[in-house]
Amino acid sequence: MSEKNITMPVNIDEQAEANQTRRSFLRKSVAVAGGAVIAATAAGRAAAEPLAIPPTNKILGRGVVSIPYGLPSKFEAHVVRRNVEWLTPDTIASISFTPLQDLEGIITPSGLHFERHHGGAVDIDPSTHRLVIHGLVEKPMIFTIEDLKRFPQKSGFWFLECPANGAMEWNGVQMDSVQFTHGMVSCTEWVGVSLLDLMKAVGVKKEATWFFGEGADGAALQRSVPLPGAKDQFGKPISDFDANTIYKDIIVAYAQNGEALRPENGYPIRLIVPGCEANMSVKWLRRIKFVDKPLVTYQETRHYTDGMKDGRFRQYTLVNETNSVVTFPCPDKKMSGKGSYEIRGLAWSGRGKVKAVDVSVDGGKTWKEAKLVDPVFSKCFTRFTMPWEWDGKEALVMSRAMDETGYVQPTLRQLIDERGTSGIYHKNSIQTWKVQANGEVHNVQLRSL
Ligand SMILES: Nc1nc2c(c(=O)[nH]1)N[C@H]1C(S)=C(S)[C@@H](COP(=O)(O)O)O[C@H]1N2
Ligand SMILES: [Mo]
Repeated sequence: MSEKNITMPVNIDEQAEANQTRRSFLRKSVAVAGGAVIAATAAGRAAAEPLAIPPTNKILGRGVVSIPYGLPSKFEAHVVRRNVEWLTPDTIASISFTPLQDLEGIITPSGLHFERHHGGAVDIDPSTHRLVIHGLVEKPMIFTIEDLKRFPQKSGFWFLECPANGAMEWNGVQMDSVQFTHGMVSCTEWVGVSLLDLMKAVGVKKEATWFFGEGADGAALQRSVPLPGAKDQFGKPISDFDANTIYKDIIVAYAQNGEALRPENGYPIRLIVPGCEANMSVKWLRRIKFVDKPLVTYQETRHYTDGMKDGRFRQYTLVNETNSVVTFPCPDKKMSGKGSYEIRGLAWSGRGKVKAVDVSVDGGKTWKEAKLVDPVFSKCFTRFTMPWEWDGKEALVMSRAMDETGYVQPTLRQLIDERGTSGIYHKNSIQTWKVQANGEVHNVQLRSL
């Protein structure tokens, strides 16, 4: 690229520059980003005069530890978890959604992790909290938090998704916000103890084909997790992947993004069952019991089953299937005039790594492969991007993810053909955003596709 048609975007140390030869430096009118030439009107404008000296150049700032635990800038106050008031009768058995539209990269800051409580969040003193592991084991044991921290650490970057993510869309309710259509998923670096190490410590017996975890909250939430040889309550074997794979990654987590778990996310300990519907990741964990059949709890019957077209219900659909969504543009982040943009989004799969993401801007008539941004981890958010020169006309923006097993994210039509419209859970269909000529972006469900 020749010097003639490029300049660096206006940046670094403006003040030092102002005293020197900044006029010539700023005279050129086209900026470069990521190797692509971008019209100056779109990203960074031509500047003829030095910038005015801002007031912050003339004061002394805050001293260190005036804010002992750092918080986001006051200008980021709009970046918050939100709930949908009409969705639940109160905020105790309820949900808050992650502002996916404001996230960059693949990690969800702990304070923005979505919350799903069946009986509210509780504050637990780690010094008195205990975890009991019992049932089909040689040696039942009780662990303190300190005991657990003495085991070797196991960690991973894993997403957590409530299977009710997108539930409101099943029946035609169209939330005009990516925060509410997809915000029941977050991604975290979790740190804890491997379940395999704890299984070794208590000596799990061969007859154990399931375990369940139980929380110390008002809901005392219980969920069954399969082990090799697992059969359902009718004696039918469950899928090999579920029985033989899921348990190997599981940890009892005590840390999240570099620090202790947040109370809302299960402090002081919780299960993390990577790739599986998040209700299996029992928070405020107090009990693990090894058993030889699923518990068939309230959570596994009244909730978390999938209505099918023929009126029957599917049980123990544990894995979060491949999903993706464009987070820019989206209803929460509009366009500001035609020109150069980067379409950005997130993809994830409970079965492993995201292999590819296709993006369409014409409602699925044509697709182009997006770039996957490093790092790409298994059962983790994967960021994708695609350059887009917007002509200012109406567009239908979609993303379609494929994982390393070859599973391709379905259309809504395909899901409805399989399951009808009475469903709540596991809605992972392709999302369409309609970009209007005026730059507004809206949620449109293309049931025909
Ligand atoms: N003890 C307990 N564990 C729980 C829950 C709960 O209410 N109590 N909610 C479950 C559900 S339904 C989900 S989706 C996830 C949500 O985890 P998060 O609040 O950390 O996002 O926690 C699961 N673990
Ligand atoms: Mo959930």
